[in-house]
Amino acid sequence: MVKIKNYINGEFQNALSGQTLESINPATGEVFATLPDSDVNDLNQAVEAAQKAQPSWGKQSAEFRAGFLAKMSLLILENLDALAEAETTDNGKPLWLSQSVDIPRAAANFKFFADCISQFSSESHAMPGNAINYTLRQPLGVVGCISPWNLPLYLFTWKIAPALAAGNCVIAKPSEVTPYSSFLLSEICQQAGLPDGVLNIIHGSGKNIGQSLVEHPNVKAISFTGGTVTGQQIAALAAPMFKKLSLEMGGKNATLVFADCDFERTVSEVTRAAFANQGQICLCGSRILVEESIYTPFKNALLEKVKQLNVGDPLQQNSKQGAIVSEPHLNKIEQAVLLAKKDGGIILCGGHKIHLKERYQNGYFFEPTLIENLDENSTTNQAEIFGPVATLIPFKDEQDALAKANATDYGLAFSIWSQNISRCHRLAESLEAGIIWVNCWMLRDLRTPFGGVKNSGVGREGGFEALKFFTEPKNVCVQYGE
Ligand code: TXE
Repeated sequence: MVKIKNYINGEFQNALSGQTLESINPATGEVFATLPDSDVNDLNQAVEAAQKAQPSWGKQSAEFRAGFLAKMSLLILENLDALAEAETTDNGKPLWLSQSVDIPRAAANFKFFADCISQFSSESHAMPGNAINYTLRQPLGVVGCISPWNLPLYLFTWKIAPALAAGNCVIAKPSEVTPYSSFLLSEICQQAGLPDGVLNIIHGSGKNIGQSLVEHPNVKAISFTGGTVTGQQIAALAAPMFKKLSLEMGGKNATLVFADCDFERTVSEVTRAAFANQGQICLCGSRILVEESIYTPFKNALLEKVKQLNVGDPLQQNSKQGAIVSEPHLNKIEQAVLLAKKDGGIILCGGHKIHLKERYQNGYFFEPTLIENLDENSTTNQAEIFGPVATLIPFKDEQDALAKANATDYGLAFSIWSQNISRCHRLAESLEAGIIWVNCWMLRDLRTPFGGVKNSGVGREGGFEALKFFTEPKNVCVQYGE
């Protein structure tokens, strides 16, 4: 049994209350780890340590801080196999995916912000009257980072790295559903010699330690990724305290497939966009809109591809799909499919839980599922399912595609598949989302603004956007003559 501990002031410790939670391997349904069920007393210790460490960390040169981030990046790569195995054990995603995407990206996050901080500059505005303004961008102090279970180390480090680079000290709370890789990251902090208190990693439930972190008066900002309902709760709690908030939430992303697309490539990429990580990525294209004239051939080709997505032991190289993250989430997905059927949806493939053999017979597996014949306003096409379930919706023309794509409360990431360059630009301008991909999906340049509109988010992450979020601008106006 793995015993996960909090990392506070450079030391490993259990929750002061002694309480623990359990972490389950979703591929087997077995408990493999315990983690601290921390509360406000643990948090107070962490905040105190972070407050003590912050003045000197914040005053150090950017190069000094970047040196630690670069070291952490290297150590993540050196420990790639162990981290990937931990991620897969905790989350259920295929090991090849942890090895090729999640862990390399966690390393890239640290490396990227180590480099990015050296390019971060502030503005100056000369003005009439022999005066000049310059803007200082100073660290906020102690900040909180709260991350979800779907891309555990990837999203955890995506928040921590810019916060640290900008000179803040951090209290970070990973999802209680997938705490293992962030625990291993605390060991990497020690190996990198990160000064005590600079990064504190606290484990526990959202309702308890997560909420306490948002409420803590000495935590100046919260960067959150997770469900939209949780984001609403955090916003309501933080608003009266005027805390800075970055909220990265759900999506119900549209994939717009036009008759003039590169057919074969589009079929492959649309499959990946819908089902990568068992559909548990906020960027997944779960509403596939297809131009009527190619609806049937596209549907048939997509079905063929989706049927090839074999679900199996996440440790096996040939398993295209692994386990769903937890039993409650598996049941939520099943309920969503039952509702789709009740509303008249036709299940083209999948639709059921899968019971694998032997060690995996109690695992949480679900068939990749394609559904058609549902109105764009149905619950299935409106509510985030966050699983291997996608719907097919025909459209008549560009205007119809645009209207259907925008007919959602979410606005995170849409993709357009067409060889008509003018159409792509027109749509990119009119689609209501923070991210538009044209003839690609999840192609990421870490310098670009990342985030959503409507119920998908507030604020942007990535590049200088993240560094701006984690700093407070202060304008200094100097008059140097009459
Ligand atoms: O996320 P939660 P859940 C969506 C997806 C999923 C749904 C719920 O639709 O089915 O959200 O997932 C912490 N104060 N996404 O319940 O609860 C929590 O401990 C402070 C989309 O797992 O939002 C965890 O660390 N913190 C998403 C983090 O918030 C709280 C990824 C996210 O958990 C808290 C995951 C509170 N009151 C789910 N309550 C994406 N956009 O990538 C919980 N937390």
